[in-house]
Parts: sequence; structure tokens; C-alpha cells
Amino acid sequence: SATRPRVLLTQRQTDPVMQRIEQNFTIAPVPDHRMTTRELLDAARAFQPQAIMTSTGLPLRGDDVAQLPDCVKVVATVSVGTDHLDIPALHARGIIVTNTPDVLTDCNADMAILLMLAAARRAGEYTTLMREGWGRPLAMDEMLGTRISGKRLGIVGMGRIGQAVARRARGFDMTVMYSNRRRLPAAQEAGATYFSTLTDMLPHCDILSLHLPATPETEGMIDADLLGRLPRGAIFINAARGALVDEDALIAALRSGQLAAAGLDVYRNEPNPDPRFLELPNVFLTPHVGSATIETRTDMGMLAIENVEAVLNGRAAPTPVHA
Ligand code: 8YV
Repeated sequence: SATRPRVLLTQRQTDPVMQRIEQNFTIAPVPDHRMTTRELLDAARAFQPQAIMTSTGLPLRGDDVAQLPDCVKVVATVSVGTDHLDIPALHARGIIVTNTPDVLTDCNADMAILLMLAAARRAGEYTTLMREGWGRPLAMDEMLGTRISGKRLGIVGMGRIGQAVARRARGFDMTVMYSNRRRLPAAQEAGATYFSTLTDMLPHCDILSLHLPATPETEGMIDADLLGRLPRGAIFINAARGALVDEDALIAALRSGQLAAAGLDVYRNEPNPDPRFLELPNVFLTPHVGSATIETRTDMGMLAIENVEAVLNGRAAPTPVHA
């Protein structure tokens, strides 16, 4: 009906989420692809929505925020990360911003473990071999991977996802360490050992896994110097953000053998990662799918709707993003 609030969706959500949105809101036609920033701004001007449901990979910088119509009360991103949004600019316009923490923690942690196993056990190379026609038994010392159990894992960033990775890694009998701005209470450490500086932790890590947001402070933090402090032959995992990494340095470390392997779900240039990654057989690559399960994507969409409904009904958003 005409009284239902208008919500602009920048891409389709899962069927249960779409059903709930269509029951409660008026929506503009949703494109098959994820809208570009230009498309979002044009659609917002034409449709005059009270709420925008968006996600990563669709930047809204200060100049873009200035072009949003005054009717917009809430921008709900269907993601935990908010690096695509200019939060201060949105807040300055009186727009409430919400994200979807917690509901994707387990799936993102699973993804980091998947990448770890795949990189260490050469899953990508084995799959390629099978598709090309296996044809003969492998020799006892041919195409060998690296054992995971008993190895030392360093977690960079011990928030919700880092803690979930630590709990999983303990199940693989790994020795777990973490670096974080502050030490966590013992109950949240999941048996991991705290390092107050990343540089002190690196020499002890057989595997390094990133679990930090991309911010001006963390941008490019994994550089040649830090990669050089890992033991030779370490494994590098990133299911967080490509912007954390100097990709030239990562590629150089993979080529030189300083890193034995990497498992990557995120890249600087998504959805077109540096083609040099594709030439490296020791890199296991996935297309930013850490949260991509039917359950989690539905939970994320539902939480975004709850945030939109709360704000439009004058209640506090369940998961607001603070400045
Ligand atoms: C994306 C993510 O939201 O939550 C995040 O921060 O990066 C992902 O879960 C998802 O890929 C949809 O863009």
C-alpha cells in the first residue's frame, strides 16, 4: 500500500528475505546485478526511499552521501564490514547506519579454516589434476601437502571472527596465538596466547590468518617487511579484506618460497583480482564467499530488515554502526 515505507535494495536477497521485504515494504525494481554507486544514487533520487539496503563492493563516499535524498533515514548494509561506507558523512546527514555482525561469524571462521586446509593440503592443485585426468597413482613423495594439526596459528585481530577461528583451530590441535590492540579476558581467548605486537608474533607462526576490518590504520599493513618475519614456508590466509595486504609483496613472497602457500577469499580489486594470483599454483582462491551460505545470507538479510524496521518505527536499531 502507499503507506508502506519505501526501501531501495541494491541487489536481490535470498528468497525468505525477499518475501519478508515484499510483505512489509514498497520496493523499487531490483536489478540482477549489484548496483553501482551511480545506479544507487540515480535510483534513490527517482524512488525517494526511507531506507537503503546495500552491501560491500558498492562504495558510498562523502561526495556520494551528499547526493542522497533527504528522505533516507537508514542505510542498512548486509555485511559486517563497513569500509565501503563513509560513516561520519552518513551520520552528519542524520542517517543511521546498521550492519550485520554475529550472524556471519561462524561461516566466516569456517571459510578461514577451509582456506587453511585447502592451502596446506593443496586442494586446488588436486582438483586441477583430477579434472585433467589423474591417470596414475601418485608417488609416496609426490605433490605432498603440509600437516595442519600441531602447527602454530597466528590470528591477527581477535574480534568475534578471530575468536571463532581460534576455537576451531584448537579442534585441530593447533597452537594458537593472537595479536590484537588489547588482551582479551581469558574466557574469550580460546586458549590462544596474546602478543601485544604483530612483529613479535610473526616469527612463531606456521600459519597466519587475518581477521581485521579495513580502516585507514590497517590499510596495507601486511607488507614485505612483515611477510619476511614469518618463518620461511609459512602459509598465509585472508578471509577479511584485500586492502589489508600489499599484494605485490604477497605475490613476491609466494614466488620466492618465503610463503609456501596462501588461501585467499578477498582481494584489493574485486571482482577482478590481480591476474598474477591465478598463475600461482600454491594459491587457493575463492570469490569473497565467507558468508555465502543459505542460512547466513538469510540471517544477514533478516537482521538488516530488523534494523530498517526499528529505525523507521522510531526504535533503537539492534545493530547500529557507531562512528
Ligand atoms: C559481504 C562481507 O557482505 O560481511 C562482510 O563484511 O564482506 C561479506 O559478508 C558479502 O560478500 C556480500 O557482499
